[in-house]
Amino acid sequence: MPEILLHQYASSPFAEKIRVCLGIKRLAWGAVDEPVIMPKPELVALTGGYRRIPVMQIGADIYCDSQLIVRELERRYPEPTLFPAGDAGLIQATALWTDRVVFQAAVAIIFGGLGDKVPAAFIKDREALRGGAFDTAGMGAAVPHMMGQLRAHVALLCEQLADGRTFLTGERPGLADANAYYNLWFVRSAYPPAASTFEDLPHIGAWLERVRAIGHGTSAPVSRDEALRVAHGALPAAAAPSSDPLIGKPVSVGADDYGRDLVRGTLVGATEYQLSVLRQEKDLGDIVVHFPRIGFTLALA
Ligand SMILES: N[C@@H](CCC(=O)N[C@@H](CS)C(=O)NCC(=O)O)C(=O)O
Repeated sequence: MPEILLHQYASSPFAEKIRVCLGIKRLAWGAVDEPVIMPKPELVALTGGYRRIPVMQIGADIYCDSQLIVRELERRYPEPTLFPAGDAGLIQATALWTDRVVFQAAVAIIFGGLGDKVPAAFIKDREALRGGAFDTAGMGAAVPHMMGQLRAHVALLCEQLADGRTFLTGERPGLADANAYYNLWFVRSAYPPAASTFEDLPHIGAWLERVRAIGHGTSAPVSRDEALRVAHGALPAAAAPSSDPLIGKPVSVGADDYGRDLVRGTLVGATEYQLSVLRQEKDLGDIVVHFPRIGFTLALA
């Protein structure tokens, strides 16, 4: 059984970001396939309520959100680094561009383009996730604008590649590539006609192919039940010492954008980057769920 379990599904763009990082690091991992829509009982048993994909599991430690998964992969498996040219802070900050602005353009282009072909159950699920309408007709009306937006974002990548470099920060691939790549992969795979929005821009086709060729490391399927057994048989790792006044207190943590379900437990770790919540889950024992600080709320429960 590989140490790293990634709760994911094949069509998930944020999971693709992580799969590329696993490829850069040439890691072996277990692919725990989750449903694309709720219910996700095994995932929610592990996270305590967080439902988004991807989630990384290492024993009884559960890492939510691709931002934190990247940080934890780099901490545990530093070589090959995701920051071959340095600039780790600045490059991690690009996630706020790709995961929010570029992602929303990709979503509008794909689902606006698919229109009536989007299954009703998917729409209902994503409305619950967003806490608002998932209006494919409205997205359809925004497609011309969003295509212009996406092209402008991709033009920035062209500018970066214009000196003939192989990857965005130099000759070796890194997080900058994974972040910039996954939304374009999403458009290409979910709604191929819209790839014409950016594929003719110079350098892009060859760069996309080079990132694709990195692969995803070595993965093997792991069932959701097996993942639960792994959590049951493991103890969470000790959290780094922290002087945060909420340590030891009951708290709730949730995403501040969408999929805001709160996870409740005892705060056992708090750094500038990370919040760690200890929970007792029936049949699984102690589990520590980790979140990034950026983009997540923390409150006394
Ligand atoms: N900020 C989160 C966003 C994750 C996200 O939006 N994931 C999508 C799938 S790619 C999702 O969870 N959709 C709802 C679902 O799958 O239940 C991250 O970086 O992991």
